[in-house]
Amino acid sequence: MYDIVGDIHGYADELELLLAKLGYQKKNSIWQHSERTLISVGDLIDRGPQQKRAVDIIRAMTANGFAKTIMGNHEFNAVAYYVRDKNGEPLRAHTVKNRQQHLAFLNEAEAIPTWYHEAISWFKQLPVLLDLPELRVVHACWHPTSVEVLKDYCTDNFTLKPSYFKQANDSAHPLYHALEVLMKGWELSLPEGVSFNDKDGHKRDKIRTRWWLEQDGNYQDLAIGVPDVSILPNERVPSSQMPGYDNAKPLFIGHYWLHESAEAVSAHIACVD
Ligand SMILES: [Mn+2]
Repeated sequence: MYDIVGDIHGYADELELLLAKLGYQKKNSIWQHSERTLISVGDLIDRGPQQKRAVDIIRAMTANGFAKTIMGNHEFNAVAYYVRDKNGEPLRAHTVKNRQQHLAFLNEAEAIPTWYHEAISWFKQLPVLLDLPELRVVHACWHPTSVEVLKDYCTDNFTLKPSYFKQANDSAHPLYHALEVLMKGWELSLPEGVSFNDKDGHKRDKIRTRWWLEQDGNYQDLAIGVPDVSILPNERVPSSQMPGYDNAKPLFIGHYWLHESAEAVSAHIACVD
């Protein structure tokens, strides 16, 4: 049996409380259960007060067969922030904004360089998705076309081959776009001429979506993070513009702060963030 946990984001105390509540026990400093396996949907890092501990707990569980973990957009970005191309440039620019988003992790990791290096090596080999006999797990969105693209750059267990991290961060490369969908979700272009200002005042002509809705939705139903949805067209979005889900297996995702507690967002999809 599996227990699926949402984005941990450096909250190790809360993770341990949850593990204890689920009946896991710490033996030889590794959390474990005799009958159950934990699955993390990714985003172990950034934001919270116990970055290293959160990683170490899940990493030890995973190494000993008590957990499975996939890559979230935060682990992906952490790798790109650390890894440099052959010219010595980081794959993810060290801008003020990028450093700020990653600061809780960097403050702990940069103080222990050997641990930082090991953590990045571990992040690099996390699978982007799990397709188990009984269920699927991906950080943000299951999109068959993106899964197919990913296969060309991965090992059999959906781990990115190390030589492709540069392409994975190149917006001109199909791998970049596949990973954007799988780890950050489905974006939808608004009709010609329609835009809105996001919470930071930036003009946007795309929306993040509740891509899992089973019935065709209009732009207002589908939008996430639009301060005032009434400015969006009350117009049906053709299903051809959405990823759909084949409902072949239950799917578990994280990533989205939906304010509701973890629950099924459609008959076949649950968001556990
Ligand atoms: Mn995320």
